Amino acid sequence: MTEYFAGVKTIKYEGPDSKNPLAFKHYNPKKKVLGKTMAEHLRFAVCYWHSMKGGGGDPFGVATRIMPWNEGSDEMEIAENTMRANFEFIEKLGVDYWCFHDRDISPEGKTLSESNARLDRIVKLARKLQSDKGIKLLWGTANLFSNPRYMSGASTNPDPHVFAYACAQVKKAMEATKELKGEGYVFWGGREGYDTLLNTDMGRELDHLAQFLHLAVDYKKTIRFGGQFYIEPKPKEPTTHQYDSDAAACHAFLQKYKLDKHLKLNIEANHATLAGHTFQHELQYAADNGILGSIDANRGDLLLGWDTDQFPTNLYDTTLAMYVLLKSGGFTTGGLNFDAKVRRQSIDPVDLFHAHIGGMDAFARGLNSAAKLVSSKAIDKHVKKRYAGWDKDLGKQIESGKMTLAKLEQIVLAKGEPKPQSGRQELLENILNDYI
Ligand code: XUL
Ligand code: CO
Repeated sequence: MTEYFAGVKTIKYEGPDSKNPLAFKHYNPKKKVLGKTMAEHLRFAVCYWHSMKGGGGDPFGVATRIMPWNEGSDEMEIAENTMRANFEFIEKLGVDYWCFHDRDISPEGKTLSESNARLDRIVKLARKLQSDKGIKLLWGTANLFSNPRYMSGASTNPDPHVFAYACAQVKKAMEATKELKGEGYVFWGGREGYDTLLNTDMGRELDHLAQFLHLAVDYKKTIRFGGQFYIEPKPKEPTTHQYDSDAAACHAFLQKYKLDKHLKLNIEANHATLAGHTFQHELQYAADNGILGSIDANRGDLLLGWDTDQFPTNLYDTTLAMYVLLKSGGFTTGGLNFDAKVRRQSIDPVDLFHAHIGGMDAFARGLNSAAKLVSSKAIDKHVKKRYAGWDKDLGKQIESGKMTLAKLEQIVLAKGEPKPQSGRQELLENILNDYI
C-alpha cells in the first residue's frame, strides 16, 4: 500500500519546550481540563474538500498543489487513492473525525444513477478505512453549488426540476452519512441567495428553502438517521446576498418555518467576520438560543474581503470561542472541523501537518486559557456586578413582568437620575491578556 506521507510519523504531544515542528506543544489529547480530556472537549475533524482536494487554484491561476494521491488510472481510482491518503493523514495526525461533501469523495457521473453508484463504491471503502483506523465521521453534506445546474440555486432555484435534483442528491448524501455513522449532517446554503432582486422572488425562494429542509427532516425520520442537522450561516460569496446570512438570520428563518427543533447551527469563524460580526458574537448568539451545534474552525484576513479559510492561529479568537463553548456546556454531537486550506504556495504534503498542528495547538491553548477564565470567574464576576441591579428589587420586579410604564414612571419621579457606572472595558481586556 502506498504511503503518501512517508517520512511523517504519528504526531505526538511533546510539550511547550519541544522544538520539533511535527509535534504538539499544547494539544495533549489525554490531558484533563475541567473534567474532560482535551480530545473530548475539542473533537477535531479534518475536512476532505480543502485538505485532500484543494489544489490551491484561484481566479488568477490553476492548481499549484499537486498531491501524490491525485494519481491513478481513472478518476475512480484517484478517488480511492485520495480516500486512502485521507485516512493515513488523519491517523498520523491523531484526530478522531473527518467531514466530507458527496462530490469531494466521489466524482459526479454522467447521470444521477452513475453518481450514486460511484458514491456507494467510495463509501464502502471509507467505511472499511474508518473501522480499520478507528476514525469517525463528524458530519457529511451534499455539494449543491459546484455543478452548473445549481448556478441559480439548489432548493431556491426558479426551476422546480433543479429543486428535485437537489433533493435527490441530499437523499443520497444523507444515506451515505448514515452508512458512515455520521454524528451530524450540514446544510450550507451554497448558492441559496441572489445577485439581484430584479430577477428574484425572495419570499418564494425562502419558502422553497424551508420546504426542502422539511423534506430532509422527514427523510431523516424515514431512514432513522440519528445524526444532528446543522445549518451553516454565511452572508455572501458565492452569491451577493446569501439567505442564511448570520446566526440571527438563520434563527429567525428556522423559527418562522418551524424548523428550530430540527436544526442547530454550524458556526464558521470566517463567515462570522464576513457578516460583520466576531466569531465570539456568532457563537454567543447561538449558545444563548440553544442552537450552538458545531464549529468550522478557520480564520479570515481582514485585509482581504473574502472567505480565505485560513488555519486558526489567533489565540484571542480560540480563547474566546472556547470560553463561550465551555460556558454553554461544550459539544455534544458537534466538533471543531478545520474548514481551512493551506496557502497556494504551501505545495508540500507536509504543509498539511504544519497547518493542522498549528490549529490544534491554537485551540488547545484557547481551551487552557478559557478553562482558567471560567474557573477563576475573573471576567464573570465583573459581568455579574454590572448587572447586579437586576437581582435586586427593581430589576427583579421588571424581569418578573410585574411592572407597568406608569409604575416605572412613579419610581423614576421618586428616585431621580440613575448613577452612571464604568463599563471597565480596558480592565477586562487586561484581565483577558493575563490569561492568554
Ligand atoms: C463554504 C463552506 C462549506 C461548508 C460545507 O464557505 O464553509 O465548505 O462548510 O458545505
Ligand atoms: Co464551512
